[in-house]
Amino acid sequence: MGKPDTNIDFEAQAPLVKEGDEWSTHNLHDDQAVSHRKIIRRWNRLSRLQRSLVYAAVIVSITLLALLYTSKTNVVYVHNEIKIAQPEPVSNDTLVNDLLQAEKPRRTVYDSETNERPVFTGPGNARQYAVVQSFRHAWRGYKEHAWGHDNLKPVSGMPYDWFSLGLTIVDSLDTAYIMGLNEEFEEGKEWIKEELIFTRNKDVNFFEVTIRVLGALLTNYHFTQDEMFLDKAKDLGERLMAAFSSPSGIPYSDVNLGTRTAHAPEWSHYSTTAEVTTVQLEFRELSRATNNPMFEDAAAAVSEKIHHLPKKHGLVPIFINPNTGHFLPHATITLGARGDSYYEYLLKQWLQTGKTINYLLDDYMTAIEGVREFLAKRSSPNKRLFIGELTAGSEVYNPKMDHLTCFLPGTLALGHANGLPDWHMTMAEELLYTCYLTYAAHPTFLAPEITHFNLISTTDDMYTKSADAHSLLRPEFAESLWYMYQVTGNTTYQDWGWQIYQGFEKYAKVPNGYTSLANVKAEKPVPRDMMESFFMSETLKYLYLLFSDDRFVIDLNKYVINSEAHPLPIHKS
Ligand code: DMJ
Repeated sequence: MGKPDTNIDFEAQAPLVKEGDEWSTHNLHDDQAVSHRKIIRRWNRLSRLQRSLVYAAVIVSITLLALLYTSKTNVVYVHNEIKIAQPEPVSNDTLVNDLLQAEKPRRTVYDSETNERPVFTGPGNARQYAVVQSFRHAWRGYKEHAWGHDNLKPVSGMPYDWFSLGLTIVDSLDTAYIMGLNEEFEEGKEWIKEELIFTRNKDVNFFEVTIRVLGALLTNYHFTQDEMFLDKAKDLGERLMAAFSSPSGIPYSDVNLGTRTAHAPEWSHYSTTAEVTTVQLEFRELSRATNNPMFEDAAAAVSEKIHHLPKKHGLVPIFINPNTGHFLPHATITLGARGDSYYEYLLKQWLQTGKTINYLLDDYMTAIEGVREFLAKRSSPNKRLFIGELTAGSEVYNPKMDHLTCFLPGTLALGHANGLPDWHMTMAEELLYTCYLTYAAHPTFLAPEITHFNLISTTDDMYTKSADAHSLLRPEFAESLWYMYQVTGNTTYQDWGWQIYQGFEKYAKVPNGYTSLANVKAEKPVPRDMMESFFMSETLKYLYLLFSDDRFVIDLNKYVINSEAHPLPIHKS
């Protein structure tokens, strides 16, 4: 059996431009002169009525062509074999547009040269309006059945607690603000002001609470300048600082906010690499907002420590020991679970600090080269680009890709927009298309948690194992679509987003909200009865931003978006 052709050459695979046909010029001019004379003779034989009919037909055709040209078309440029189903129109466009006029929320915005903040004017078209309605539907269900609890179980109508921090309210509040939902924003803000406390004697996950709660509080503070958000963020940040109390300064995974103590998880001595390297944007912003360097110093020291550790061409194992400060040897290398946002925050920290910390960029560039060399492969038979994993101390290549890895096209596009090499963008385009196919492959138009790829096959490039077929309505694909849309302006990405949005509406929507699903391969998937806070915080936010006619509503030159979709301002240093 031959070796599979899985080598990656982005230059060779890049733009698939059809060359024009070659014409033979032999006797061309003579032939043309004869046929012109024939046409003129036939034309002279026509009656006046026949000529008028021909004129009318020409005018009608030109008008139709002009209308077709000016109307919005699906642009396909990534791969010329891509077939995009025409997105279904939003039901009753006229009605929706009337509602847009009537209900469009307006926000008074503080805006000055010294403290610039974004202006949000509510939904501007029917697709955005539909997403706002989805958010309100989810908010209503949560409010009725789980208010103040972390998550809603939307099928049973029961609350679910993980950290007991009202996660859904806090995490999704800036989405409400961006959508211009004043009422929802005000009731969420009131709950945070009156009810959100961090004094419970309870362990929480350091990373999750940082990206979801601290990140959200800082964004809301930045948007509104309401000191209440900053006070809460400061209180939480001071308690979370306990995580850095390990011998190496690499954070422990669990923190008891009430007692301000921290420890490794019960099942291991190790922390997760992506977790300890995905708190820096938030801790830095907290320092800048409070004028207290303590937070930034502790978090930045972690990145510096990891910078000095040996790696496989910039790629990191997914576990690190907070006592010794060293990676777990032989641990998996992946851009999926437990590895993903290490790479994301290298680039984003560099951007957050005005491109002034060079080692972050160097580590990012090296890592992306490492991804190309060791993790990126093409499937068979259609050569789809995907990012696999290395296990057993880099000895074994596993051709599987988590949905989480679909954050990468967005990050690559962000890097390219900031001057990084063209092949990063080509890789982003190809990988995003593979992510699209993980949705399009199923009757639900929803993607599974994990997709497996064939390196040698004559039939299917990818398949889904039953154990991996669930969907948590994760945001990474929508996130990357939005980055690519902002960077390129290509509306195909909006159409892809609209297709997956319809999958959510059709299969995940239940009377009280939106539910995770057990099997995206099923015609009628069984609900898992959980609405994750990132569905409202991230998935719906990215879809709303993606569908905007103005692609710079959150301008990537001014904002860096944390791993939970909370925008934070970019600084000069
Ligand atoms: C979110 O909590 C964050 O995006 C995190 O970085 C990865 N996992 C979820 C969403 O899938």
